[in-house]
Amino acid sequence: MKIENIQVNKILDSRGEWTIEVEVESEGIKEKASIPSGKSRGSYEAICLDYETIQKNLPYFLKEIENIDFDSSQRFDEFLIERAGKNKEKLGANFVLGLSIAFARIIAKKENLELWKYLKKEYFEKTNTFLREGNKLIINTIGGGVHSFNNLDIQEYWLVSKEKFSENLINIILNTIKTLEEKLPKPLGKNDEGAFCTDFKDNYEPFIYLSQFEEDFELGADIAANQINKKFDWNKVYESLKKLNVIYLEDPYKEDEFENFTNLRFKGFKVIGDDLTVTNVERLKIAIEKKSIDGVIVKPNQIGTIKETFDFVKLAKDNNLFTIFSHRSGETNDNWIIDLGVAFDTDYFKIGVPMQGERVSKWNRLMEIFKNG
Ligand code: 2PG
Ligand code: MG
Repeated sequence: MKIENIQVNKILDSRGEWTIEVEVESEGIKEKASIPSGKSRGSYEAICLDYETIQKNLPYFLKEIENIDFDSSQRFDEFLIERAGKNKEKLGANFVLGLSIAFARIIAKKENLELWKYLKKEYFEKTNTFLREGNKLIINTIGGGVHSFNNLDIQEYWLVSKEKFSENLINIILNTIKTLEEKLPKPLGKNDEGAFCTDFKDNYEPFIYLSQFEEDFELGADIAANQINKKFDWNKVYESLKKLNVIYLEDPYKEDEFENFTNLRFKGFKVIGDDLTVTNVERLKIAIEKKSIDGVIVKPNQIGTIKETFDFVKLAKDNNLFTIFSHRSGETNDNWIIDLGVAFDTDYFKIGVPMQGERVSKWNRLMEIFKNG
C-alpha cells in the first residue's frame, strides 16, 4: 500500500499542553492517531520533536515515501526505524508513532479487522491469548511527585487488582474509589491522572488508607525516583514500605541504578522498570542480565513504533517478565494503547481512574473489546 498523504494537526492533551495528531491516507482510507506525553520522563526515551519542526520536515518525508509500497505495518515500521535515526531524532518519536499507528489502523480497516485483531494476527499469528486470559488493572489512586501539587514525594500509590478485567471488577474499583474518597483528608483535589491529591502526614500514610482494600487488591507504588531530588535513606524507605505490605515497586531507584533494583528484588518486592528500561530492547537486555526487574512498563511513545514495542514485549515475555501497558500523564482521547496491550497479551494495564475523560476512553475501549472480541 502506498501512502498518498500525511497531515499533522496540533491538538491539546489532558494537561492543556500541545501535542500532535497524525492522519495518514492510503488507498482512499484515512486514519488518525494522537500521541500522549509524559512529565516524569526517563532520559533514555526516544526524542520527540515539536509540531513546527515536524511540519517543516513533512514535505521532504512525503517525497521520500511517494512510491514505496508497504505491505504490512511491520514493513512500514521497519522503514520508519531506519529513517528516523537512532533516537528518532530525525523525525521525532511522536510523529513516528502517529504514523505507525495510523498506518496499522488503515491496514486493519482494509482487512476489516479491529486494530488489536490485526496486530495480533500480524505479530502473534499462532497464539490465542487475551480473551481467555484477561488483564489485571493497576489503579493509581493517590498521587504525588511531579503529577501533583501536594507534599508527597512518591508519584503513584497503587491498588493492583487480584482479579482479571470484568464488569464486576469495574464495579469493585468504582466502589473502592468512592469509599477512599470519603475517608481521605480534605480538601481533596485530583492530579494529572485523576488520582486523589492532598497533603498527608508523610509519604507512608496513603498506604494506611489503601490497606483496607487488601481483600481485592495488592499494594504498589511508582516511586519515580528519577524525579526525586531530596535525599532519602532508601533502605529505610523500603523497610517501611515492606512493613506496610507494599509488593510492587516501579522505578524505586534512578534510571541507571540497575544494581539497586536487583537488591530490592531479593528483599521480596516485585520490581518494575519504567525510566530504567524505557520500552527499549537495549536497556531491557542490561536489566535482564543484571536481574534487575520482575516486570516492565510498556509505553510505545518511549520508543516510537509498534514494531519496537512488540520486540520489547517479546524479549520481556521470553524472560518471564510481566508487562504493564501504560498511559502517559498527559493523555489524549485516543485509546490505541488498549488495542496494543490486548494484541500483545499484556498482564496489566495502568490507565488511570475510570472517571476522567481521557482515561475513561481507555476503560471503555477495554470493555468494548472484552464484550465484542
Ligand atoms: C509514569 C507515567 C505514567 P509520565 O511515570 O509511569 O503514569 O508518568 O507519563 O509522566 O511519565
Ligand atoms: Mg513510571
